[in-house]
Amino acid sequence: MQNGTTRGNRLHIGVFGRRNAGKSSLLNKLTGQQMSIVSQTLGTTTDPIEKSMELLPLGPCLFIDTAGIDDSGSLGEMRVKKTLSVLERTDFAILLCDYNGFSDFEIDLCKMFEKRQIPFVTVINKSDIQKPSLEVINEIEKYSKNPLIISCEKDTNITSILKSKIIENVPDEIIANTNVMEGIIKENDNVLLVVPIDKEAPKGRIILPQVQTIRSILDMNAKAYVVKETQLKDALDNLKENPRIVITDSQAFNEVSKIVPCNILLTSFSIIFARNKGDLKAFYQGANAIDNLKDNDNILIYESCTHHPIKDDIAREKIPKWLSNYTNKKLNFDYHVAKGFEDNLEKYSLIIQCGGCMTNKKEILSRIYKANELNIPITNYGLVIAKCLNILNRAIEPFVNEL
Ligand SMILES: Nc1nc2c(ncn2[C@@H]2O[C@H](COP(=O)(O)OP(=O)(O)OP(=O)(O)O)[C@@H](O)[C@H]2O)c(=O)[nH]1
Ligand code: SF4
Ligand SMILES: [Mg+2]
Repeated sequence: MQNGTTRGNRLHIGVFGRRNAGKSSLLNKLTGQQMSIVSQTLGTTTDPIEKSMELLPLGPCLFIDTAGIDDSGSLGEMRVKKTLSVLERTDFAILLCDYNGFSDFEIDLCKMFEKRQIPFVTVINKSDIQKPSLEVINEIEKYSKNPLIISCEKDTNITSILKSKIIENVPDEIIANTNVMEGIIKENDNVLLVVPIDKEAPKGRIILPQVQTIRSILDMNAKAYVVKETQLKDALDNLKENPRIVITDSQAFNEVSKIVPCNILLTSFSIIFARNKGDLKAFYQGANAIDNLKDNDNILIYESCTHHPIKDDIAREKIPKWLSNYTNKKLNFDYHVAKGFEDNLEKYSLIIQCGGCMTNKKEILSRIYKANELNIPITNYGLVIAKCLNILNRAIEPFVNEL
């Protein structure tokens, strides 16, 4: 089991700017490690480079170094595209320029931060060569207040200055809320968790959403009872008091819903995470849009991490089968694995996001935002499964007030 905080629960801090601005130098200073190569050759950093670090009191962060936004040529354009895709998962941005100030590239970046509601700070680097003029500072302030003036080469206290600036500018609400059970249970509640140990379960461990849920229940001074689906009936019979809620792996939803009496709340880990890391309301509306699917509609499945599909894989076999059976339509499925966005979203009638345990909330919200812009319904695995099994309303009952 992993001891550190996973990527998905870290505050993502991206560094952006033109080539040679000193982005990699700054991140090497901040992390205290040579995470990126520094050189005066334009375009030294080509792909985004990530480094995890604890930045107290903010907590676990993930710094992302990017390729220069002004790169050109066919390869350069591909690098810029990758840099822009980092924006979609950036919780906080550092915009780096030098004493010459802003060009159209920096101004465009400021507009992109604003559009995506990404708080950011501007850092004017290389002050050892030349201090920015008052004119340059005034021009920058039209887009970004209180720029910080530093020298990666000479300053020794960059980490503490920048750290205070980040802390000052990161709104509380974007610091990852990892207490997934907040608002669902209260102190002393019993919670019964159903964790099937089948061939999809990783050897010798419990998957991250389940571990996080258990931790959250314990943090709230409630009690977590964990059983396999085959032990559920016994567990219900043996508990002196009914559990406040039963949370199951989505794949056992059908079986579990038949065992758990209707007076006990029932939902899935995936739905809990749709609420914690996405937008439950949007995903619920997306699940109901399944009723509008037609023959030959295209469906996009977003899987937020890479894994080798196994037999009976949830995304490649089970969801297509459940959806086809429920709709009685011939549907086409495409897959986008790992980070970033699929191009040409327009051709899709429905987007289905995985649980997203390996990604951050910002990236899932960006995907929802983009889908909404194009009027494409978007939902997630747990809600699709509940819909196809005709138990969606029961599965969202614990959150009905929020919807
Ligand atoms: N004099 C001076 N040079 C600096 C400073 N910061 C960075 N440099 C130099 O500027 C050059 C570019 O630095 P990098 O950190 O590689 O810049 P970058 O923004 O990552 O560049 P790309 O990866 O090409 O986009 C290197 O030669 C650095 O040594 C600074 O504060 N002062
Ligand atoms: S595909 Fe999604 S839900 Fe499954 S492990 Fe990866 S990030 Fe988590
Ligand atoms: Mg670089």
